Amino acid sequence: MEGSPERHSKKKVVAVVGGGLVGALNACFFAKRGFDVEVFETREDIRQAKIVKGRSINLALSHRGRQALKHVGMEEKIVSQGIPMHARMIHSLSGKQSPIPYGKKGQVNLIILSQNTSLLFAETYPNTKLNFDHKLQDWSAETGLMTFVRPDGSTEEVEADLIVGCDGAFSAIRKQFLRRSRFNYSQTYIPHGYMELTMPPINEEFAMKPNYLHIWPRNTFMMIALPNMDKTFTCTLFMPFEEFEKITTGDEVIEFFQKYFPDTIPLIGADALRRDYFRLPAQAMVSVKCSPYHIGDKCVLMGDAAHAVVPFYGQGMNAGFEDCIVFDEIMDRFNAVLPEYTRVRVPDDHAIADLAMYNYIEMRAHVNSKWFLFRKHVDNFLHFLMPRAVIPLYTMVTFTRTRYHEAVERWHWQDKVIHFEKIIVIWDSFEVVTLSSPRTNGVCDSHWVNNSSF
Ligand code: FAD
Ligand code: EGU
Repeated sequence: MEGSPERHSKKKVVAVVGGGLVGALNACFFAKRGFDVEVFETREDIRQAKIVKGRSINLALSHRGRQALKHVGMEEKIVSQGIPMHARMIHSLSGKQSPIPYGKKGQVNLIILSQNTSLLFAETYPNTKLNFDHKLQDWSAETGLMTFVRPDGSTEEVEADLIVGCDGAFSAIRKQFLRRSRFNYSQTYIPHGYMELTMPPINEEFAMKPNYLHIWPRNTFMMIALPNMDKTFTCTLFMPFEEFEKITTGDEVIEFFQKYFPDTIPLIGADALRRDYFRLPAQAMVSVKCSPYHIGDKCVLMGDAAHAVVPFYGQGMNAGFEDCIVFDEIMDRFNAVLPEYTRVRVPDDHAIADLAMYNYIEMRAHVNSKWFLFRKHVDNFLHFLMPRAVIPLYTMVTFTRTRYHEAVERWHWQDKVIHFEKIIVIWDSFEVVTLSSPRTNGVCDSHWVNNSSF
């Protein structure tokens, strides 16, 4: 696929398969460029449907995601529908709550969004058509012909100039990639599952402080709560499947919460807890890495279809949104857009998949509330001492557009600096030494397009 659509007599058709968060946003990017966009989504009109079953209903939107929304003029519209988050709130076993800010005072760039906001954006451009009740069954990499199944069992054939696979972690588009030579693929299910529980409002107000990511770190057990616009919290309990299965009665649920999350029992409600724990089974989490992301000039994968990551960095959607910006920027500069997209994006998506997995392993191994507080304070303190040389990893990942793979490199490098620094500090009897970073252009405004590696 090349250049701008206007050059051709017939407008080029882009088929976005999957109308989740990434598909919906991608539709805007292509529509803005003047392509005719067709979105195909298995589900019925999700704008009317209630909560998506078994799906996380709220998500943390951070800098990368916001930048992507900004590119298509959606940032304000979406952000106004979310709840700003300033800090984490760490809940210790004794019920003590300790806030740890994400950045400088007054700086808010983390927003809690609801999954159902997604298709809000797809309606803004008139050259976008939404096709619900269209499940992709198969497609041909040779012809680009796609076959969709309708709810009545009939099939429909559709042709497009470009197919954009945004159909999530179990992508049907990706199946054709798997049949090809030299396609690398790996998937890993982690031993943990997650379960979502709702914490209702108390006297029509939030049961806990709303502008925080509430965290109960208990090593192998962990709970996270995010606020919703309706003043409820969604609590997500993470634990090994075998532990979920050990709990078989309402009393055991209460006993378990009494032991690990006692402060949440009155807030969720003992009766609700007994009931809701058994409503849905725990959900699995999978990490998927693959490469390349494209086939010829016909098809490209983005979002979870290209890289499902475990949720331990809050970056899955953000990375998928950033995919859209990266692709869009490449369209400005290259004729062979698809191979360039694979070349540039694969190392970054693989880096965030690794980081999220690493954080999962670290948190389940030894992160209790004391350790979490200690680590974040150490990070913040080092940053305070050496603001240019040491930037916490979560800051680079969550609050900048530093390429993910560069954030990882810098993090490894910083580790060395910190050890080196310790030696110098001892040597110089506590005189503060300043070091400059390997790349002196501030990491905070380093965009991938400005980097020398491009
Ligand atoms: P999906 O949201 O999975 O959308 C895919 C769409 O394709 C769906 O609508 C589906 O119906 C459709 N589809 C599937 N198959 C077909 C087919 N054959 N034909 C047509 N349509 C099809 N990310 C963050 O950034 N921040 C967070 O705080 C965060 N928290 C998370 C917490 C949990 C517990 C989990 C599990 C994930 C979290 N994530 C978070 C990750 C985030 O949910 C995903 O990365 C994001 O939803 C991916 O969007 P997507 O559009 O690529 O895929
Ligand atoms: C996990 C599940 C705290 C929503 C990672 C932090 C997350 C979210 C953290 C979920 C954690 C973990 C970061 C943000 C965010 C932290 C982050 C994680 C949103 C390293 C509903 N994570 N998440 N890191 O720093 O960078 O606060 O499901 F507990 S937001 Cl696991 Cl910043």
